[in-house]
Amino acid sequence: MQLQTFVVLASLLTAALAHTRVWGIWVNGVDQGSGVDQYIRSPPTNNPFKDIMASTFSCNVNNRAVSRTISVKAGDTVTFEWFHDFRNDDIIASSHKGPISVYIAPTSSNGAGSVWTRLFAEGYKDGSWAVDKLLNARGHHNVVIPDIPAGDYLLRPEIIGLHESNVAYNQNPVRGAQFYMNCVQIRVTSNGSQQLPNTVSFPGTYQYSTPGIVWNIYDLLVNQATYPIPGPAVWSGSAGGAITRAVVINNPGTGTGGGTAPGGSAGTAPLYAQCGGIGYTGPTTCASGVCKATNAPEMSAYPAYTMGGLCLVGGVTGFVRTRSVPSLVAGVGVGLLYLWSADSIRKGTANGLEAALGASALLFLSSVPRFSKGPVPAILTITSAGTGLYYGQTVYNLSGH
Ligand SMILES: [Cu+2]
Repeated sequence: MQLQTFVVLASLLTAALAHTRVWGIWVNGVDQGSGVDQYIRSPPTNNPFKDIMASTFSCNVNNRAVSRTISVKAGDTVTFEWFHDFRNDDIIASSHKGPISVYIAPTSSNGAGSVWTRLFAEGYKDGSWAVDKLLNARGHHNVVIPDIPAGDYLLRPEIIGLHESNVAYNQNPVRGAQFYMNCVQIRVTSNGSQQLPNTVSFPGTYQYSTPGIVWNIYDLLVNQATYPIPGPAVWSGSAGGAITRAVVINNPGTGTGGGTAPGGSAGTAPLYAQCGGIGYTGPTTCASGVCKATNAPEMSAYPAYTMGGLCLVGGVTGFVRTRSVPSLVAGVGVGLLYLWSADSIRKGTANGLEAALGASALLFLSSVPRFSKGPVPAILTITSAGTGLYYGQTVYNLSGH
């Protein structure tokens, strides 16, 4: 198999599993139904955005007016609900630790220019990342609508995944911080007097040199509580927000994933309260089903996982066929080295890529003398050469070139 094809296939397999989008919003605990391409200017996939200088950094790719706009008023709590591939799945890979923010801009701007105001930001607090709290809240976080003038606005919730951000994307496009942002169309029907300062722009607010865009979440010597959330301070006129699960109001049962009833009773706002994600006792049917949090392997770990599996199987089959103890020891040894390196790459700990490169070199050197002895050594020679080149290039890129 061509290595290029192999790597492309492997990355396609993992890409859809690892990322996240906004499914919809809740207003004062009332589910507004699926917002994807309805009232959310949803990107076509849940892929991360890494090029912070791109013109589409404001509302992600596919920024266009969509048919619905959700009416809210000052004091309302708008809860965003994130998901991987479908509602109530595992939301986002738990490896994707980082901050969560919410910005707002007038819809008339379409997100362009210095039109954005920050309403909420949380990074690393009380011993955990905002994304950890989002997982505990089953994908929910919220903002309270401030007392701003009536009109149409875009809310822009944003997650930054820092699992590969030890280097900037413009230094190494294989890695870098991952941005997940979606723009939600709302209409504020109350007419407040607090003007939004509209101070920042996307692109522009975040630079590759901005503190917090490059950050190592795995560095045990760094106090993660000192993480500087990139971007402006939260606006003084913000009414705040939290990373907690919405309490279902007048709409029981929607938490199981079946409910899509929009609207609901608009007069129940004062009853609305929040609950902690951990202590939440409402319907959570997926707690034992599809929503096991997965640590989806990052793309560069995938070849090593596959090679590890191949070597283990190859070593054992070789032993069964020929009773060759050296082939068993070599296969299992190299296989375990590959698996260890894949795990390290996924976690971002030190030397994972180097170990994968070493395993590839070992495998290549031991299989190349037997290249013509049959299909198995031939395949091992070719795949180990390919993965060796792949990891060699990745290590080279990471070393600052
Ligand atoms: Cu991802």
